[in-house]
Amino acid sequence: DEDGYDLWLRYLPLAQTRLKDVEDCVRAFVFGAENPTLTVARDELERAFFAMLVKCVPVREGGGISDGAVLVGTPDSLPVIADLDLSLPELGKEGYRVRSLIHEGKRVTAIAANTDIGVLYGCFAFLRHIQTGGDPARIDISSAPKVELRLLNHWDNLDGSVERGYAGFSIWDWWTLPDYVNRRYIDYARANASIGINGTVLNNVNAAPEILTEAYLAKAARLADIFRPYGLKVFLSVNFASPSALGETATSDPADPAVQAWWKDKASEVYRWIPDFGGFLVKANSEGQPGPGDYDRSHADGANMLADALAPHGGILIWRAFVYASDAGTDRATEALNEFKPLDGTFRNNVLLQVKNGPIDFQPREPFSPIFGQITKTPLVMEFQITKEYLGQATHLAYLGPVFEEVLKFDTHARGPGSTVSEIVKGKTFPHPVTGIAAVANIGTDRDWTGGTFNQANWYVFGRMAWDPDETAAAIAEDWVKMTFTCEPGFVSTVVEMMMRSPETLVNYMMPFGLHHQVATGHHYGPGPWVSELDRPEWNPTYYNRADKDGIGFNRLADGSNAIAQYSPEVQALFADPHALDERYLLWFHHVSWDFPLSSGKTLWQGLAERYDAGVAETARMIDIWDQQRAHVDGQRFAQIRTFLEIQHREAQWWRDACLAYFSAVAQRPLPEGHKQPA
Ligand code: GCW
Repeated sequence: DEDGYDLWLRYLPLAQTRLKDVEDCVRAFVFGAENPTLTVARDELERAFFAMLVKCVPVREGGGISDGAVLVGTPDSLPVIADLDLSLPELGKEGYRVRSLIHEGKRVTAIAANTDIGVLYGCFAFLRHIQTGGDPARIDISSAPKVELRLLNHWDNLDGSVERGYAGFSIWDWWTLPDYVNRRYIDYARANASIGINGTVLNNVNAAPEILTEAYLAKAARLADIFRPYGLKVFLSVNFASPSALGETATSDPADPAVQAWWKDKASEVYRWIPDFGGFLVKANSEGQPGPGDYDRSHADGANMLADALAPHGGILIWRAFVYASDAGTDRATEALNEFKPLDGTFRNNVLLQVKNGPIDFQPREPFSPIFGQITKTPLVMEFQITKEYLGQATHLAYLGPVFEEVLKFDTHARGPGSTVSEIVKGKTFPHPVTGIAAVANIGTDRDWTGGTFNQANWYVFGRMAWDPDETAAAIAEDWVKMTFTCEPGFVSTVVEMMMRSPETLVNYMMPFGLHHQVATGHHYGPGPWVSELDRPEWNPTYYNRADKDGIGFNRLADGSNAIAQYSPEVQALFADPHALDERYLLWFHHVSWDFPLSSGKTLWQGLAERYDAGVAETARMIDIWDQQRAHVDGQRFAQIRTFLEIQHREAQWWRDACLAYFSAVAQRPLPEGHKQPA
């Protein structure tokens, strides 16, 4: 277990001081009718309490109820649930209520829901309550998800590699599927169910057409069978040119009847394999992927054809808005909205548009994508990136909770104040029949799943925020730290604070003041602010920093690219004045001189160097903080985290020194005081 395989489901033996209290409340589990989901729920409770109490808790099927009974079920599976005061109807089809109460003179705990999957979620909530030090005798939690589709997107290729994956290879062993069931598939489903994730897109959006062949559908179907009891639906990414790429049609033109028929048949075939299949995810006409544009058709033509094929089966079609392809003169940040805005209202009602959180591409800091607020007639799925492509990949500590929160809390003002991105994602600002939130997974074959213990927190926080986008990053981090390490209060507060500061630290040593895409080519790991020779202009870091002798930053105002005009007047007002805006966004929206006066009174050039230094200093501070935690963490995880922090500290200096050296050269000015001029 010291290798992190158990994630946050660590069920450690309880301290003597709590043992008796918990034992008194958990003397027996009472289950009614059996089915696969309730069996999973029972197994989880048995396993967890066996580990925490170091003894078996008996399971009873109905019968007399005694003190300390935990009643687990729906009104259907366990009729006594219907007699308790639980207000179940308002919890919907996935919500739950976990409540201590007195029933016929006995002290019991109910874990109840309208559906079996709700019960399973309730069991995990009960376990979390115990794991995080909650009082077992006084519990009353009701919760229902605020977003309907809560999806992981795996960028896993069929050859086992993972695009932008930093945790080993794909956990899907396509070679031994469908016959062999790796235990990992089950633990993956448990982990997702424990945080409310209810769908998974198995394969990369840069999709191989072969995923739709019979051999792969059989494999995907086996995974779907394994995941079903956990409430986890399978989705697939599809290549828009699949029919012609597989040699079964002459073209993949969505207007061609043979192509339409092919997709209809294919959808039926998929549903024969996977009756509760979720739907398709499509990256089209983006970064070299085929799409309807290849045939002079619009994104709507393409999406609607696929949606029509899925509709008879209740499937949905998720179309990605991540497109950019114009000439050098167009600001990439504006392209997705420009392309999709005219199509808003023309999509079938089982089409959702999946939009990255920022207008460019998962940068450490981006303002929210203006699609949130501007596209109103099409349901929008938020797409976050859990895998840290641009945030230090496996090793750097960057807790993404604050990044997600910053985006979700942003007020778009699309329908007056309070139209936050969160309200839009929840379908409140512009109501739609379905809502969704997705994130690119960071999961691989590493023993700890995510290539480092702190990366587990990013999977965790995504699940929790997908369930409730209004939860805070800090509260979720606290639960995660307690479940992953220990409930010792000093340790918890110190580590939570370190996590909460971590993304800003990274922004400071990589891309302060709203700089973006300053990464080296291809791998996107180290610094590359000088790169200017790539064919596609918008792949060059110099395209984004626009640094020269006179200044730095991307002018997105009216006299620049005017990308700012894509936001509401209220949001524009926040960013328009370089002297008044939140300086964390300064160089995203403005090109300013090196001597531009910051609110601190320093010049931009001095301030830039200060931010880089602050980032580096904070990485050194993290090592000190961590060193004081040795007593609280097992040796293996302590040492791995210690080493990763050292790597981060070393590389923060690399980022600072490389970026400042480059900017100093183009600005033709010496480094600010305290910095050594590079040789
Ligand atoms: O962030 C970029 C990545 C690509 C990725 C693309 C996308 C799957 O560098 O690797 O491709 O985004 O989101 O489609």
